[in-house]
Amino acid sequence: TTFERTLVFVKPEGVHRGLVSNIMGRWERRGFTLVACKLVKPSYELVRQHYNYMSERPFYDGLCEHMSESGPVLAMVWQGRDVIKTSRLMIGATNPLTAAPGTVRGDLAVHVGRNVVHASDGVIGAATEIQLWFRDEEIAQMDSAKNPWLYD
Ligand code: DAT
Ligand code: MG
Repeated sequence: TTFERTLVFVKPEGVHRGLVSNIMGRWERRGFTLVACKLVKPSYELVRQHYNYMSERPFYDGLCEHMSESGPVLAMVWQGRDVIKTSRLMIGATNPLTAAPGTVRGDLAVHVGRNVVHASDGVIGAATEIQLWFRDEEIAQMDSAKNPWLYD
């Protein structure tokens, strides 16, 4: 639907490498609406919850430490029609080795452990993750004046 929302964040390596505007710009240019955005250093607990589905994997502890200790993350909520699925296509495959050129990972990353960006992977994930990272009052309630030029 038009008001579907998803969580996207630029990981610490993306912030340190100065890739924030490049990454944000892709969602803006595609036609999505930014409804929340903050530069945060997520707590270890938040990150462990976020990646909970990975808790049995050998890289889980390292992943959570990296995400919470390496520096700030740029967390965003993007809104628009089919934004959840489209964002997954825009970030590319988890392993940058197989991510298509034109995607964030295919253009800006080389290694799975430093793959620069996150996007929720479905409707349930998006709702859960937005709640985990943002308070309701941090999310703008807005329709976008550009919508008639994006959707028929
Ligand atoms: P995605 O970030 O594309 O949704 P995922 O949910 O499967 O991928 O994994 C979450 C993160 O965990 C991923 O962005 C990087 C890390 N990760 C996944 N597989 C990994 C692996 N084989 N080695 C190291 N880190 C990995
Ligand atoms: Mg995932």
